[in-house]
Amino acid sequence: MGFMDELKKAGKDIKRSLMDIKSAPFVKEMCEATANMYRLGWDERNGGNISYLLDEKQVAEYLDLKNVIRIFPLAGVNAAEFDVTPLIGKIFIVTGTGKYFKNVAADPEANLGIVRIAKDGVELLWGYNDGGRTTSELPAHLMCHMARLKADPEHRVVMHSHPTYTLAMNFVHELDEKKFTHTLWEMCTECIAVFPDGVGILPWMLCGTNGIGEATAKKMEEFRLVIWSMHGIYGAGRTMDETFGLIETVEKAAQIYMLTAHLPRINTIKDSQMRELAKLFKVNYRKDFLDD
Ligand code: 2HA
Ligand code: ZN
Repeated sequence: MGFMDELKKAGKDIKRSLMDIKSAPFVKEMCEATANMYRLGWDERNGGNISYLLDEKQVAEYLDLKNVIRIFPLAGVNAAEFDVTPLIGKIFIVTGTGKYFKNVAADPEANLGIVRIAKDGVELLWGYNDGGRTTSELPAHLMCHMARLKADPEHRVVMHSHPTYTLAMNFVHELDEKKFTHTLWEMCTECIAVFPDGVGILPWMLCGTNGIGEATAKKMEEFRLVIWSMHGIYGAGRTMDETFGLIETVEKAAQIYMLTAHLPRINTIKDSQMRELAKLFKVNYRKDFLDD
């Protein structure tokens, strides 16, 4: 057998031994998260997006990493002008632009993509099989990944969503990080233990741009949750469950707030009780977000 034949055979052997990507745990996690978020009413139409940093070795069990299907620009709405150097070569699974969370589980290959970040573009390794591409919020996601990886090397997931009560609360509550976090912490006993770092808040800004990405990433240096005022929320975490759980807990607290804000408040969780809780769970909470 000649050298070229041997190469071809080796290529075929790789293909033969690859597992079915649709059974990959990270594809399933994306399908489950988007389905849950849709059912919870957080992600209407094409609202929301998720990106998940994958382990190259794990992806190589399913895909031939040498096989780049297409290359497209990093840009969101505008041309991307940010430095992605720390992420070059990293592989993410990402929801597609214009895609509906409602449809992901039924057709992951059209609605999701597995991409590798290159110097000035995105290499498609799998998915977007109807010609699609990554979410318009990719710049914000990548900037958040870079900020969170600096804060926590085990960071993996960035999730954007439009949870109903969190958004409702944006219209009736002061958009001040301390006051907003404090109100959320007061609404569920375990809130301070789940997001002791609190919630960062950005003013209303134009989405899809590098500007909102930079501002979100700056907040992500100290918060795993960032509210985009009157738009939605960003969450970041080590796993899909953790990230989903962060947003879910904020949303639950916001729901209780919205169900009670117009009624006389007779009882409340006191700051002293929150301190006891933080001590019990051994969490390092934002001390300056409590009052007394
Ligand atoms: O992807 O939610 O912010 C749709 C959005 C944009
Ligand atoms: Zn959005």
